[in-house]
Amino acid sequence: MGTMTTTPAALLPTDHPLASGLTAEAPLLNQYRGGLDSAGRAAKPVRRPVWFMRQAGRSLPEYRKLREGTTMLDSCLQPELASEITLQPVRRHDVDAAIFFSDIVIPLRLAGVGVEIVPGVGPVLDSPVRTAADVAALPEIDESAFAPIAEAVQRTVAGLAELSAEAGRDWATPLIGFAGAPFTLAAYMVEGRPSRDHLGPRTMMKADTETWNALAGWAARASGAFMRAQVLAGASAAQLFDSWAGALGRADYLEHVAGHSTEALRHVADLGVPLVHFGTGTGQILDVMRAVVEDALPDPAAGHPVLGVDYRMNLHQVADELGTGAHGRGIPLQGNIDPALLFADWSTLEAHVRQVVEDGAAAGGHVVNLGHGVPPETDPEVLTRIVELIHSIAP
Ligand code: 1CP
Repeated sequence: MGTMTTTPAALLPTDHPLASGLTAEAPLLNQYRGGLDSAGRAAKPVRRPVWFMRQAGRSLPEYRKLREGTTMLDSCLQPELASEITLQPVRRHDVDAAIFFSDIVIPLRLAGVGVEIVPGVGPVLDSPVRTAADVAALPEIDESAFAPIAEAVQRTVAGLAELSAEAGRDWATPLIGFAGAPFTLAAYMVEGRPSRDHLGPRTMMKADTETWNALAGWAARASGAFMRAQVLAGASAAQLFDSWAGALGRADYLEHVAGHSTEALRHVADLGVPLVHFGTGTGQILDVMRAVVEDALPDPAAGHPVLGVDYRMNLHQVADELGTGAHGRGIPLQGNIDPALLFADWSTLEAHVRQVVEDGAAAGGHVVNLGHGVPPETDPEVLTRIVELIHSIAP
């Protein structure tokens, strides 16, 4: 493979772990770059990278203990607490990435929108956002509101550097920043709470397209600014979660959603960090989701687009169907262990994990993950065992 410009953009602060080199050769980033080192040369990672969506949180007893007496969203805005919760799974499982402990509705809270995470339910808004007047009344977020996010990220990155020094490694575990994609975030805003069918946002995009575009545009700016704050403060990659994009038909996704997701990603596309685009039930739109992340990059050949794949699909098939993208390489894939198999006997789970690894080899880079988040009832020891298994398979 030829040399390409993959050096981090000069826009990152010089003490950012990617700019200073701390995370530059981490296995995660090697695979997000498609098996290249930070200078753009083909290189094997020192081990096979794996992390788990929703690894920080409810499945860990040490998390439940720390969180006692603090609401979910309040805990996200206490930098020491958020940072400690982010580090817990890295310490426990030796995963290859930390995912920032926060939530996709944090930008709403920071904008001054009344929202809580109700235990056993999920995000609930004081008042749903349903009319043109509701959307017009949404406040833009003041940059300074992200201060607790930046502080939590800085503390986390310092903690990750310490962990790598203790382990005697010359690379530190990267922190992944994230945000909700405009459709998924707007879906909560229109419904005011979790919903299965997302009828409200799907009606709005067609019956009141102008209001929909204003709302999705607001969500793209809020999520984009949230991700940018995390990356500038020290995150070495960013992931856009469009968890409910699978509720949309291809035509609706193309016409009413894709452009807004590209806009959200543009907020971080100049920073040179890998960008992961993830959704569930997205078999009908995966090629468009790839185009969304590639379109966001000023130069896809120099950027690092990655696609998250849920557990319903087969990685080998996805890699074959997507083929090579705009820049002539297969896009790196992330996924896709079926969370249901976390509850199976070990030999069933092991066979499945090995199959995921084998199928992932067909892609232009592979980071092992679940095909959706860790279920709260998961035995954390099973996750540790999966990490050991993945690390035992030569990259
Ligand atoms: O009390 C608790 O412990 C609340 C559970 C919880 C946690 C741990 C919620 C409520 N959010 C989070 C953290 C969180 N959320 C993270 C960081 C930690 C990690 O991943 O390890 C991330 C990346 C998210 C992202 C998120 N929040 C998504 C996208 C990912 C996905 O799982 O699809 C979505 C859809 C949300 C909304 C949300 N927040 C919380 C819940 C229970 C939900 C989903 C509710 C629903 O079904 O609609």
